[in-house]
Amino acid sequence: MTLETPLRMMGAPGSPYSRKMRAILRYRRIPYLFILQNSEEAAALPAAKVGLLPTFYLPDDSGNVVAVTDSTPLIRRFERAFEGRSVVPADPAVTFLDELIEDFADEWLTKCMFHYRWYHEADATKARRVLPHWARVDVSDEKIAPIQKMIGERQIERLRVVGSNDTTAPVIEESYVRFVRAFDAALADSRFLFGRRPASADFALYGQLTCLALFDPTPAALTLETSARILAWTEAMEDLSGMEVVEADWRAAGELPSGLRGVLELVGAYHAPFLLANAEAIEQGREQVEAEIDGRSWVQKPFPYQKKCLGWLRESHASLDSSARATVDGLLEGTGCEALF
Ligand SMILES: N[C@@H](CCC(=O)N[C@@H](CS)C(=O)NCC(=O)O)C(=O)O
Repeated sequence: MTLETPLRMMGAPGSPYSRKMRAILRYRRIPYLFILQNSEEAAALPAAKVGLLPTFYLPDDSGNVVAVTDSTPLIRRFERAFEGRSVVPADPAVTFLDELIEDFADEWLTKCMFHYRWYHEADATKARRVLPHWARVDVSDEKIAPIQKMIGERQIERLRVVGSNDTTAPVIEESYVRFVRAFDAALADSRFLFGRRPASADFALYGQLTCLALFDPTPAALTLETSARILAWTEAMEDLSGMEVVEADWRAAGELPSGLRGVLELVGAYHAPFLLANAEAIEQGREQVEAEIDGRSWVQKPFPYQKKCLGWLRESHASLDSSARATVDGLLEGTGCEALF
């Protein structure tokens, strides 16, 4: 179904999913209006069922404009509505890998993002001071102070939602350092994950990296120390509107960049065991996810949405034709990701 443009999207500069979607709209040359969260313009918009960022305002089946969230299905809806400059790779085996790495970025790397933003004092102090000013700058320091305090307290309290605590902190931090090394090696060989044009997984990684590599001081210093390449890549991803691409810029499954393997190994080492343990805890009605991830213990409250993510990945894997599935299974073998399917 076609969609009227400009699309309207409410978001915030510090929201990784807002940055993911804005960069896709720019790359795809889809006209949009970006509306800041908590701005006057945002106040007039309909509320979403679950108030997540970004929120889009799109017609439902009967043509009424409603608030819609969740970047992953929105990206696919926009694929159907707008032709050209697709962010979904053409080869079905590669499409599947794209979905898997997008899920890793959205659901695991976001643990790193949220952890680093609110766990260490230097990062929490910066975030607390800056965040409320995104919606308003023309306000006195006295007036903004209580909002800064409230946001800091609220977000630190939410660390438990992503599973950041004293037990998991070393696992989360190690996973980020290992990701930076693996992604650095991948980028040294290929500008994007699947060739010379960006896919939805590139934009998902980009979204989290706007925080990790650019904004939050602890992971930003770490990223720069390990990979100048990732920092530069993240800055360049923001606006790829002028980049020309052709179909042949996608690599086929048989000739994917060699560095991709290292990224898949991280998905297998961290995200896969988490997704499995989370789903199991929910199925057994347990209060806690208790798992071993990369040889260390992991404890957090179960996250129902991420059980759905596992279900969607399994559906996509099951719906591959036998030749694409054999290709995917061959590529995933020994990465740890194969445990998911
Ligand atoms: N799966 C969703 C996740 C969106 C999400 O978690 N957004 C965060 C901010 S980036 C959010 O809105 N959290 C609630 C809040 O900040 O009030 C997506 O892909 O869009």
